[in-house]
Amino acid sequence: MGIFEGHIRVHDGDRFALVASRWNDFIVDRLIEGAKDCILRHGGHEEQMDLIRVPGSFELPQAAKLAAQSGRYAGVIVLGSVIRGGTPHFDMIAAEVTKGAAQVALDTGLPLSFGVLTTDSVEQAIDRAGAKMGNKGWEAAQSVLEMADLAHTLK
Ligand code: DLZ
Repeated sequence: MGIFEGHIRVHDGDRFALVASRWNDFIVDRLIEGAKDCILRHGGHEEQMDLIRVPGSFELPQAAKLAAQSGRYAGVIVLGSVIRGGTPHFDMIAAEVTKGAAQVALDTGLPLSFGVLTTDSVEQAIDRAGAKMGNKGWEAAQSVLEMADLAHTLK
């Protein structure tokens, strides 16, 4: 039986798009730093990453799709933060960005990972952006590296 599993590493020539929202940027900037750090620590270089910024999380799937369809990238990392306390239509935005990102991944077939925090409070977001509970940006980058490696293997 053949067993195929991606490894967390960066292939020469691979480029990654970090698609990030400006809304709650004090949180999202930490997610971006986490994702960058992960790629650098797994053998990548700054030149292998592009940062694509959009207004808010609602716009993330659309920009992720443009990035995925551009043919430039081995993977797309979607980063954002939706906070219930400050967002009257929290459930709508959280659902749209989650559904939209999953749809882009399936429609394009490109490795895409989801690093969007959906939290009840700013404190919970801070905890998941490099404080008590790790960094969701780092985790999202790890996933995309593994999936991009798997895609290389299955070519
Ligand atoms: C409008 C809005 C609100 C109230 N809250 C958030 C949020 O917590 N996180 C986020 O990423 N974006 C928020 N936005 C902006 C929307 O995602 C979107 O950018 C606007 O509705 C314009 O389409």
